[in-house]
Amino acid sequence: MHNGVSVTQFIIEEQRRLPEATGDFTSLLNDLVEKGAINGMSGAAETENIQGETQKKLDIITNDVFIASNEWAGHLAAMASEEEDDIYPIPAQYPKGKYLMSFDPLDGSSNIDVNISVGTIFSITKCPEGIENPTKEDFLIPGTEQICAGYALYGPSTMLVLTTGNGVNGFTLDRNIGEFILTHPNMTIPEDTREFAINSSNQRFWEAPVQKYVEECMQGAEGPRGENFNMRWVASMVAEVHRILVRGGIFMYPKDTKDPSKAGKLRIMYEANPMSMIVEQAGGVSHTGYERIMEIKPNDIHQRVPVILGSKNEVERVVGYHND
Ligand code: AHM
Ligand code: MG
Repeated sequence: MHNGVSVTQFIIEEQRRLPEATGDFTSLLNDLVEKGAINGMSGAAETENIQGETQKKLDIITNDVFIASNEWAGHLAAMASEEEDDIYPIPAQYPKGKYLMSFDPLDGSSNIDVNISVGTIFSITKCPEGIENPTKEDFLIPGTEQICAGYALYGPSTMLVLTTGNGVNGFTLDRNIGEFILTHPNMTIPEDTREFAINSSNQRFWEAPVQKYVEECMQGAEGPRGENFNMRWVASMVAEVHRILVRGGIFMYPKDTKDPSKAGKLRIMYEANPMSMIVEQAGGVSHTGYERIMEIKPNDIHQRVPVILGSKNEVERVVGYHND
């Protein structure tokens, strides 16, 4: 016996309206962590994904584990993954469910080889009524339609952070019993922060509002803000969002001119939307600078979007600079 509420118990007790949250995800994460740690798989695989990025072996493994753990249970009609060019329909031998899941099996994968935190991000929406064989179009609805979003963070401890639209709760894996235990109930993001996260090597490509905001932070106590700021960049969005949930902060992967064919780096369906739902449910703001991310109607499952999220007052300040 253990003390504390397990994620399975929490989901059963508080979220009976979400039949897909059965604990499959718990076993999925355990599989994932064990496979990663035991086999020590890393390094670049020889294939590329649709976006021309080199896939790491562990990305592919995680993708396969995630699909295998979630396809048979009868809750999903189809999945969309960062590592799959097209949507993945539930194979004919399994019952089809009412939900669609988009996921990034291993986000921050440039960090695998250097043993820095990575994570898994997922977003669940409803399959339109009466549709047995969903198409890509059925996935392309605004983030406001999400019914559940979450991430797993593989850090010094393994955590699962979830929202079903009723606040945000964090669970920590207790390896002795193999269960996620509620350790961070009702997570909220402080409205103010003096910590920002951005990849400054892209500075010359940023637009004027982001240039202005970062410049003011850098000037610290001597500048217009009159206070010193701290900076972080993990290059793992899951770790950055988790830090912001725990102690506040602002994270930006903004619109830039680096590659005019791409609106930003992060993908809306399985990175920006689920993180936006979590951030907003925790009292933060998630925006492109021009619009609320969750109100965008995506036109592709791999569409990219600028992301500015975190502590309310700082994100609103950056959005204000865009409006000026
Ligand atoms: P990935 O899905 O290929 O891992 O890319 C997403 C990651 C985010 O986790 C992180 O915020 C960003 O890419 C880091 O980008 P950069 O390498 O430009 O700093
Ligand atoms: Mg990713």
